[in-house]
Amino acid sequence: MSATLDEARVHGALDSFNVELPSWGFSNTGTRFRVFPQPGVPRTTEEKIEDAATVHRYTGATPLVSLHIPWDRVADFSQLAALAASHGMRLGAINSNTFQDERYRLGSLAHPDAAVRESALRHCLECCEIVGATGAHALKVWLGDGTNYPGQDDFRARKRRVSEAFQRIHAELPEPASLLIEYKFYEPAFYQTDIQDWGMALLLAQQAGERARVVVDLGHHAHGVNIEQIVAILLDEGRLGAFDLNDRKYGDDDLIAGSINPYQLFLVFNELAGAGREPGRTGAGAGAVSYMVDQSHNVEPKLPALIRTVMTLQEHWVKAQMVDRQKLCDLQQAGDILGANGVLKDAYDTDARPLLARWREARDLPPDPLVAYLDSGEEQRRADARQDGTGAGWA
Ligand code: PSV
Ligand code: MN
Repeated sequence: MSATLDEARVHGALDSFNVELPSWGFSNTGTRFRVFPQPGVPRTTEEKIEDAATVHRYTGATPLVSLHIPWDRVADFSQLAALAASHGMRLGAINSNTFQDERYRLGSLAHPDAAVRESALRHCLECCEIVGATGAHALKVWLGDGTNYPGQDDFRARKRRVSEAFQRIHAELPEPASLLIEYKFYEPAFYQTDIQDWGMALLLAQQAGERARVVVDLGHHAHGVNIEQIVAILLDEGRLGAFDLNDRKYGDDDLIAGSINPYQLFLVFNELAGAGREPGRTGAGAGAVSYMVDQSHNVEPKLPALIRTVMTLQEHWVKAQMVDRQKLCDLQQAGDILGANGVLKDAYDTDARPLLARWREARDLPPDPLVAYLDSGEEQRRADARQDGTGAGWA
């Protein structure tokens, strides 16, 4: 294949690269020590959508925004979907939240008390209705359920309670939306977590039904876990639903994607590219994988941080496209360890930025979206326009 043709193919892969932004990524967030407010923070869900649309205007790669309920509850969700459309945006996954209410102290869908389980289930069913009203492609569920001490509750009983709830949620979820099940190995509980890893999430998805699939949040694994292998296995089983993209140094740090371990990001994308899957193909059809961002920038400015994330994702997707698949396969067959590893290294070492700048120019986008945004004065105008009212946040 000639270099020109090759570049056209990569441009096509970039065109279909749709990243989904988290509404909560624009709000004031923090750690358990402090929430640091930021100038210009959105005060309403509508302003979060405006911010997501700004990121899309500069990058051309983020036409979707995920909502988190109740943080983004509004009186009329179909009107919100129309507002998003007026900004050239679509509403993405609807995230449930059964981890912040007083009644969920001992868990939600796994709680020992049937009445508490029922109220958590009602919340998830309300989210199913929001999926219907907004035309969202998925309901995404992460549970904060777990126990802090050995003996606190019965593992098998908790597993059965969660499985039963997911079967009911799946049955109520409007077609063709997917049920996305997210795992995390610890936190907020420290001894045992009900959906602790991809194996558990896969099992629950298989028990829930055809449209249930697994979410891989890059920050939700123990150190050293081979995330790209998990991705490959879920892909092969047809149960990889989505990513929550971010990066981490210690725990679930929610840092800018690729800021700590860019090679891992490349290796994850390499699995997708190798399986012939374009990132960001959203929708509920079999094989569709959603590329969501789950970041909460605590001290750094929100929009620039998200723009940097999108640019980093694009760079690593381009590098994954540059892997010579035929050569890799031949070298693997020949048992050439260093040769096969070298194919990946060559692609990873390629500077993807010139190609990306050409792709952006051809689509009337700024060659460097971050520089363009910072030079535009939008950050200041946004801060000036949003001085009254209370910034949306999780506190
Ligand atoms: C949990 O840590 C998580 O990754 C889930 O995706 C939640 O919905 C999100 O973070 C909340 O910020
Ligand atoms: Mn997440």
